[in-house]
Amino acid sequence: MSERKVPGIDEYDGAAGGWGALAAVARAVKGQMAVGRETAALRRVNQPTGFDCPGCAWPDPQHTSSFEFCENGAKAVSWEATGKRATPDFFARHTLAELWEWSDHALEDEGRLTHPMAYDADADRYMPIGWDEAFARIGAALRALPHPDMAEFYTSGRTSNEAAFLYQLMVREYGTNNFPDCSNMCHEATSVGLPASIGVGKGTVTLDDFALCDALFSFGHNPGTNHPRMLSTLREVSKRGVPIVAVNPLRERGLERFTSPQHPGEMLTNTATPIAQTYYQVKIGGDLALLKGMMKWLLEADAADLAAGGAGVLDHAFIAEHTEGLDALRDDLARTSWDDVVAQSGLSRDDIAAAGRLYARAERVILCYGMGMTQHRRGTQNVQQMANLLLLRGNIGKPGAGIAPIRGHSNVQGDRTVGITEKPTQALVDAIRQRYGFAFPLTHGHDAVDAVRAIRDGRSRALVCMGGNLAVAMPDPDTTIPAMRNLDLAVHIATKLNRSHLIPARQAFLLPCLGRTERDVQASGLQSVTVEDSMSMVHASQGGLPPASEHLLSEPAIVAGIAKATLPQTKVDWDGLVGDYDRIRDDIEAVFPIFRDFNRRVREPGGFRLYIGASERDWGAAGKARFLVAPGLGEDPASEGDALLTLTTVRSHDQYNTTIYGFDDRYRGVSGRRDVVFLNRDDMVARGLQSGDRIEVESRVGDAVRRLSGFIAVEYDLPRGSAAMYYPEGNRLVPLDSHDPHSGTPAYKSIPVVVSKLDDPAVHAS
Ligand SMILES: Nc1nc2c(c(=O)[nH]1)N[C@H]1C(S)=C(S)[C@@H](COP(=O)(O)OP(=O)(O)OC[C@H]3O[C@@H](n4cnc5c(=O)[nH]c(N)nc54)[C@H](O)[C@@H]3O)O[C@H]1N2
Ligand SMILES: Nc1nc2c(c(=O)[nH]1)N[C@H]1C(S)=C(S)[C@@H](COP(=O)(O)OP(=O)(O)OC[C@H]3O[C@@H](n4cnc5c(=O)[nH]c(N)nc54)[C@H](O)[C@@H]3O)O[C@H]1N2
Ligand SMILES: [Mo]
Repeated sequence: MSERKVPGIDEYDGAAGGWGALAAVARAVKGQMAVGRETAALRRVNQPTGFDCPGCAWPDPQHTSSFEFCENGAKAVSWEATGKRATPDFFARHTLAELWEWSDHALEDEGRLTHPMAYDADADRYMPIGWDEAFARIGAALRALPHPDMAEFYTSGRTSNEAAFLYQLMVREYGTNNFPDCSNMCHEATSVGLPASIGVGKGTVTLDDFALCDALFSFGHNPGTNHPRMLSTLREVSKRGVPIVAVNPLRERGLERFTSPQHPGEMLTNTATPIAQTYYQVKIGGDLALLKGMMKWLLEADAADLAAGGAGVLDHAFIAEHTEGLDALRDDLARTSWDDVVAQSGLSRDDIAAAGRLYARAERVILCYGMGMTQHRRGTQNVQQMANLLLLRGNIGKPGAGIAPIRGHSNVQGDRTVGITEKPTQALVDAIRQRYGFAFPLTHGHDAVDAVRAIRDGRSRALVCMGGNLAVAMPDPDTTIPAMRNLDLAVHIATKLNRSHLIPARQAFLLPCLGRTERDVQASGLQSVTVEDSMSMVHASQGGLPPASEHLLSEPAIVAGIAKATLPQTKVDWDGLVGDYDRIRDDIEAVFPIFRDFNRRVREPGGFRLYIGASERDWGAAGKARFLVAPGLGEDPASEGDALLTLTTVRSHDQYNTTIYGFDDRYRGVSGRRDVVFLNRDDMVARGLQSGDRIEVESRVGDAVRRLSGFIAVEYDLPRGSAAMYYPEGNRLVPLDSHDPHSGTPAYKSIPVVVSKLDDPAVHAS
């Protein structure tokens, strides 16, 4: 293969972190221009009395005394605390048709929204509107729907517990359980998969466990980019000599080595701490096969050891006392052939045995995982097989061991805890009836995929979004977006302009809210909100900056405004609750007893941890943890001779979900562009491709053909048969119906595709 130079493509041979990260922060802050404002914000991030970083859901060390440096957290904060403003004047200058042609980056880069706006169809523009009039028109439109189930209420995971609780209360009093949620695209496989295994749909470890583990497995997540503060923890684990095993088709720099900006020694000498001791480049979608292979190895080693008079490799006492279902798992693994495991995982039998051996030698194992495991048609089963692996050696519910789903949005876990769920329980119905005196149906509402289907089919006529960018985040925008244009009502509560806001329904409203970094003053004075991180720690967050505009309302205040206008007979004292968020927390505690003594405990430094039964080996109603069987080996990764590749979609280092900060992906050696498809060298040779060639990518799922062109091939270190590109660009290749049947999680990370060279000059020209 020629060593052709492709603009913007170069190998990155540094460590994660280091000076590059500091320089990137300086650029991010400078790019947003109101320097005093952002740096003031940065000093208050994740401090005992500051605000919770909107960057990710990784927990804070208990007694944070100085600003914990995080490049991507700093980007998230500066992006919100920017000096730029998208004012009514800006909207007067541009029609929506015109703005539609802008990039996602350019839209958000206009800065913070400053005024409530309503869509004017004749002018094709957003025009300023007063809050009261906006609420009145939204309320009238919601009341005009023939049935409450014809409205969808989306939540993105930045929403605080207080705002989310009020939001679900309003929606339930209105009369529907239609709660599409970003979690449906993210860790739903965890929320659905883990309760059946261990009785709770959340992780079982805390940060303290990381100081005690003696092996750590990382499956399918990219902490260097998406949870940079986690690198400090992984660095400590590595420094203790604890083996870290990474399972990822791509070699991610943050999993390989890290130079900690917190440690001047490393910075000055330009040295790095190695992170993963072993790196298994599994095929995309091959994790289920690897997990089954490891368990098969464990069972075989156990049998051999017992036969030789040993105590076995499994934790037999734990299994007997705490679990059920091992026999069925044994049968499944006995039926699974080593040849198939090797073919489907893309790893050799020796590698799998080595992973099994390393796992078996450790007494306290933590297994972390992210989107590389959940966003597959077998996402729920991936999660359950990870739990199986841990249960075989009693690695749940003891110090230094457990399962650690690494959540995305900073309060995505909390939103679910305080009632954002399309599947309410009888307990919730009863608790709300008792507290407020109204009943709501127990029937299941829509999750994200169902909501978009209902919009597509005209069954839903209204969409209210508490943050997020639903149209861009979901699969199949070519179907979703035209359908959204036919809605009667679209309401977006947001900080910054994005593409979803440009899809005008018959009536559309853009309601600007306070961000995390900003002071929220209500009748009783300065308020704080609360959030729950990936490890079930709940703590307070209080912004310190003046609001980006005097016209902003807090999210709770906006919900209350819509609620009062929609529900004239409401049984809820909306003004009282919004006037004092302590009262919202009292109500949260009344409805969800797990928040016992909420207002007192959240005022303790560092907050408190919600009870997680499995951490204490309390397995919930079932009384036992359960080994669960997932028949077969998974995603049918494309075989080598085949024309099909399996494509995954990932985040670049310079984005926050659909928010594109910039066009660099430093650790993957990409700068100034996002139009790349990473391919294995042999797959490129087989297709006559060189790095830099223009290609067409065609997905082969379902009936419709979905094609993308305007991308280039880039040779990358990933397994044969696997390919990767960026999210959200890849979403046009994913049909809405391609999702995990159990959790509804879209299969964003296993898209069968055909990649071909675009050499037809006619095509080139178009
Ligand atoms: N800076 C920044 N921080 C973020 C976000 C952001 O966009 N930017 N997003 C937030 C959100 S909402 C979330 S959910 C998290 C996401 O954080 P991650 O879970 O790290 O998300 P992804 O970037 O989607 O990448 C997942 C990783 O999975 C790997 N992978 C892909 N397919 C497979 C597979 O089949 N098997 C295995 N084993 N691995 C695979 C990819 O190579 C990649 O390293 O981050 C949160 N934090
Ligand atoms: N192909 C592919 N698609 C994916 C994924 C993938 O890995 N691959 N990942 C999926 C995942 S894990 C997720 S979580 C979803 C993300 O889906 P979403 O959560 O819907 O999307 P975001 O891009 O995080 O939303 C960004 C917008 O949130 C608004 N916002 C920011 N801060 C605030 C705030 O404080 N309050 C309010 N009200 N609004 C605010 C801004 O207007 C901003 O434009 O995407 C999913 N889509
Ligand atoms: Mo996410």
